[in-house]
Amino acid sequence: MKVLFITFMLIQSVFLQAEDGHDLWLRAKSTSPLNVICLKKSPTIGIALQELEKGWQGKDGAKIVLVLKNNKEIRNDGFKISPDGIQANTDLGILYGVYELLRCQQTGEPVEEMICNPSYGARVLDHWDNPDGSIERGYAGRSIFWRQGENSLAVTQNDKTLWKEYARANASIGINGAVLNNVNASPLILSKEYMERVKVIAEVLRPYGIKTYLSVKFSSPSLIGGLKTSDPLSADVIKWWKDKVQEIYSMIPDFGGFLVKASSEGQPGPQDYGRTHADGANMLADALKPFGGIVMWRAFVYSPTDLDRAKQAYTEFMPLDGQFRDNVIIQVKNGPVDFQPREPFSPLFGAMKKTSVMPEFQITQEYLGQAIHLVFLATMWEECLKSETYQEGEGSTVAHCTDGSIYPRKYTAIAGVSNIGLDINWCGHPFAQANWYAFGRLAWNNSLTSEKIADEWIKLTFSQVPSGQALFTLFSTEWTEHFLLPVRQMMLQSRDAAINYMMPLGFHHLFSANEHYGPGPWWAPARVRPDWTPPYYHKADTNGVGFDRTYSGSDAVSQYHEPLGSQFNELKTCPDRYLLWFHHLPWDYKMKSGRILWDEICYNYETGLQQVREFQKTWDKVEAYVDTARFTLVQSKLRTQCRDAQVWKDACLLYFQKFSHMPVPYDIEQPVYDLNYLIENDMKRR
Ligand code: GCW
Repeated sequence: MKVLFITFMLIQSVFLQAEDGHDLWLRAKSTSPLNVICLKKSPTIGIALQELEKGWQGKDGAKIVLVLKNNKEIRNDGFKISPDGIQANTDLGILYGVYELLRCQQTGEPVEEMICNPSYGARVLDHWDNPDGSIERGYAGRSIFWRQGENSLAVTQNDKTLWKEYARANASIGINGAVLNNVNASPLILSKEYMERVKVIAEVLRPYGIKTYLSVKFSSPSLIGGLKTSDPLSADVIKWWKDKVQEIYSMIPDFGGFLVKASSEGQPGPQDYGRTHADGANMLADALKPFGGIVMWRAFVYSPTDLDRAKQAYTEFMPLDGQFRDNVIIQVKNGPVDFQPREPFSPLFGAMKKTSVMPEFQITQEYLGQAIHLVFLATMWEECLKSETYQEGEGSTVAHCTDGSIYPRKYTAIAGVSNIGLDINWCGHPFAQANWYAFGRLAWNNSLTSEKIADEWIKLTFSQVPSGQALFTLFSTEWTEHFLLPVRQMMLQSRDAAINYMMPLGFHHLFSANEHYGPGPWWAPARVRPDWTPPYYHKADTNGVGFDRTYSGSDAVSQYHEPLGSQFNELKTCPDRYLLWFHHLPWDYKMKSGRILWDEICYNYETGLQQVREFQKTWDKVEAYVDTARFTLVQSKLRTQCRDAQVWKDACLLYFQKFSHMPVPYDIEQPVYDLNYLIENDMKRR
């Protein structure tokens, strides 16, 4: 049955008010009273009632019933939504149902009677926040949880207000967990002083259903516990962790568990003691088990060996399948290398059949223009989630291999590396908020489309508070045609554009230095290990370009289930988007388009640049529909993005041209920069 809540917005006209973006997608204000009936009382239900009051856009005086009832079709914190109200098994389910109802009203969508269950049990934000308040790969100011200096651990009212706003934003999109500190973890986090603060944060997050997790350093027992070793099989070490876990639960009874980066990029781990990842993860899992806690153990491991970096996680983890406790979840980045603009999915998805595996996405745009470029990441995550692994035949997508539908698991989870900081608008770029939003929505429902998510986000973020003089009517045909559709189109194309001007056709890791912002295909100082430099990945020489990962190359293709392995291996069937990821090809290789590879590379870079120019035009045209503050901020960021796209195109084409010795096709714009200028300038910046 479909019931339409006629929204007041449909008939109201608007007046543009300057906005700083702090309210995110939660800007709607109710103008009409309603009558809510709910027999249960709890802090979470209290929030649900407040939200209804604050955001209600339905009929004046409507009656809404919130019911807690055991319904077998509803799982975990899912809910059933219907015209007269919401039914759930838990208080949190009620709150999620309320947010869904309000979202429908505020986006002008009909409320359909349906049951909504979450795709993953744990939907977690990972904060790479350090105890001194800095954020690894953070581009939106300093940490909201930690700060430097005297009294840095004292909790202020401002802290609490911000944490509450943070919790509310997360709950509104279904996120139910937060790892409060960097995976490159300081052992300090487990000290008494820090734990006191963690306890307060957990208390603020709790009513919103957000569980608190911590990243832990594997060598904590020796670093802060005074033990001689951190060997996971040592009785003292086992006891130390057990005691520590007990202490944590005495302070935070619903503590979620640990996130661990071990034996990776210089972090200590079980291998330092001749033990395996399973030994390390299981030891922590055993300590957490009595309290219902989990271990999210990262598979992001690689070392400077001769083995292709893209193969290392699989090589190390596959032999351990079946050895992990059921409360260990292996956290796997979407691709086999490292959050590049485009990678094929990690072959570990679906392959570890006896182990819980969770996807890790990066919301913060480390490799995608940081808080400067407009890049909507839902399309990247959708591409990964919908990738066929073929592990159990057709339909065994990454989504279904991880959400418990193909391999039933006690715990399922998904994580996103957060992009928020103290910036007034949380994310630096107004459109980066869409990535936070998209992560939550996909974690809740991994079959949502990017288009639907973009649609919702635009309506929630750029609809204006009705008041004053009429400028235009929200959700009218005019608003839809002149604002919603072009902006949505821009968002949906934005990641492709970034791939085109940065790393088309399977190129990856062409960044200069460790900053991961600008181009540096030439960047390879002798002091830096080869697998941290672009030439390791592009392998350009006069014969050609690309990383040979075929059967006769590094053989990474064999890590994919058939028919995928041979599809990637064969030039005929390897998709263009992964071509140079899997193949080293001559510059005059004939592409499916009929062009030679070199020309195709040039056209791709050119296309990317032109796409950003189009984004500028699109945005300029919507000025009448956006408040000045957000309009000008986005406009100026697009300008920088456009200049950067030019730099990317010129740097890559001029550099690769030294090997191809071919002209940039004459019908496209010739580079405007000089390669030496770009190299020198780039060097000067660091
Ligand atoms: O993407 C890389 C980053 C590191 C990060 C690491 C990881 C937290 O460059 O800054 O460290 O991955 O995911 O562990």
